[in-house]
Amino acid sequence: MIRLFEQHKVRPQKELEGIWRFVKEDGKEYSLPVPGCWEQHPELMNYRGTGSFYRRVEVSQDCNLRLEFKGVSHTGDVYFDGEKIAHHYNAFTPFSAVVRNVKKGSHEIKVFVDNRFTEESSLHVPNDYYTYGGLTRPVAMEELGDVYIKNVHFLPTLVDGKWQGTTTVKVENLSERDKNVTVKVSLAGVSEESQVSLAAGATAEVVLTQEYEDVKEWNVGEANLYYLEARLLDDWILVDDFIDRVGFRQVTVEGRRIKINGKSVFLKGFNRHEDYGKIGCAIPVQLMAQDMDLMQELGSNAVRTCHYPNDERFLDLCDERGMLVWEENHARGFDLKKMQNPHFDRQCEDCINEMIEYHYNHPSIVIWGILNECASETPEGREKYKKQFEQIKSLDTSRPTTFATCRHFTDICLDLPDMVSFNIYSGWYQDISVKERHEQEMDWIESTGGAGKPVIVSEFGAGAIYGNRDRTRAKWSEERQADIIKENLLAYAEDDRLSGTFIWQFADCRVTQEEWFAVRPRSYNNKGVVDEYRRPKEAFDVVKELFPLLQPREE
Ligand code: ADA
Repeated sequence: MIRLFEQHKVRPQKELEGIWRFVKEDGKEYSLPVPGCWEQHPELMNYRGTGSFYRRVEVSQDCNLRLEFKGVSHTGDVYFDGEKIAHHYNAFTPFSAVVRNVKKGSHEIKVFVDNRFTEESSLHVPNDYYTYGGLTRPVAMEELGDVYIKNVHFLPTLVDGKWQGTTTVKVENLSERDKNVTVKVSLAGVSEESQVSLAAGATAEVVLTQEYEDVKEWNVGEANLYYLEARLLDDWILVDDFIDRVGFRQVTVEGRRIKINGKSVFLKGFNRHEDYGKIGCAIPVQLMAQDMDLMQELGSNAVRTCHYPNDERFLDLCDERGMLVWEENHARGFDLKKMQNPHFDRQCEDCINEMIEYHYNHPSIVIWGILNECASETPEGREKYKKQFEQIKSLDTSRPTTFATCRHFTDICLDLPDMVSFNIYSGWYQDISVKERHEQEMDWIESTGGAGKPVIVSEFGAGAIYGNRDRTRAKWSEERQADIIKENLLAYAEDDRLSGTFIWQFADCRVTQEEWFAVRPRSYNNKGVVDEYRRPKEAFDVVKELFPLLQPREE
């Protein structure tokens, strides 16, 4: 399953799922499932290295062939019949390649994959989550004609109480002949079309704006979705299409309030890593749905994709369930030295471009985040935060921005985002009163460029080893984790200045042993309210009981 709905009725598309041949760098061969992590194989559970995936594909007609990889972890080089057609860094964003003039018949796809921690990898580094290896998200193969639809972006806006929508359709001419094409867009019973001339090899954008009467809004818990169908005609012959699902919702920041369609909302939920027991980050839709069911059972209305763009099928699920998403680029805990890796700026820029290019239409995404706990206390770091926020706004002005800081009392970037977010572990890393420490943080924020903005407690929590029950309520017991989460939730429930909070974290996740083993029992981050197999800890019921206290604040 590439997405939770069919994206094409005209364009032939198939998912290249199943068993691929994998040849490890030492030549040993394996049969590995795709999507999947090679770590799920008993001989590769700790494998950090390189290897090549192979499979043969049958192309049904002479065509231009498009391959889309939703996630290759963490670096991939793609070859088609032995010719290199793509290189991509970063496990968490999609990429595609088009091979022109492919003949009908059998062809070979090879993907060389590397999950090592090298100087060339500035974002995938030993960290408090695990960098797996493999073709970890779906792979799609599509047969194109001379012209096709590269992408469609839909921007809903509420103007004087009426919904407008601006649809931008990007089309490309792969042929060596000039073309006159027609773009047709239909959505919510409204259709329109536009003609465009496409020189040989050129790309063009068609922008169509329409009013939409009688549409149902998308909001928390009322996830009304509509299919947007774009069709492309070449000399009046229907040659391609692109279907996406969109929602009529608008996100605004008004003073300290975050509003969806003009209604104040309090974001409450979890930080969720893409990690599940021994299958690693290649979580199938069935288990994504289970995570969603559990988070909603607890009363969540939001989820933070810590610390990277997520699998589109999970975002589709958030769209369907009315779950608000803070999606962020790929970064966790980089000091200035790490931010000054020569590849860092470009790798962040690529990640942001791909995150917004592919995820723009998801109504559930209401916040773009960047650079979790990086060097926002330094002038050099500030330049990088500033540049990345400018890049986001150049791609999408419809969503507010933020970043989760831990540079308490020293951060010099809180003027840059639309909202202020901070990570704090009162009661866990610091045995102090949650409420007192919270007041200190909120008072400090009011003395910075973040004054008056919406504030989100983006991380709080405590560790507990599943099954570790201890009447002394010592740290790492389920009892202590429940106590700490309870004290935090009660403190945030009574602070009307807050607009949201995310518990760290939903489920336990694997971490890299380098640097982390001493503070991560089992080489896991054990702060989940469920363990890595989603077995609930005592804190689960505390959250279920207290989340209802967190309600939207008065305007
Ligand atoms: C930080 C970080 C998280 C996680 C957490 C923890 O806030 O953002 O990724 O490492 O600390 O568990 O300590």
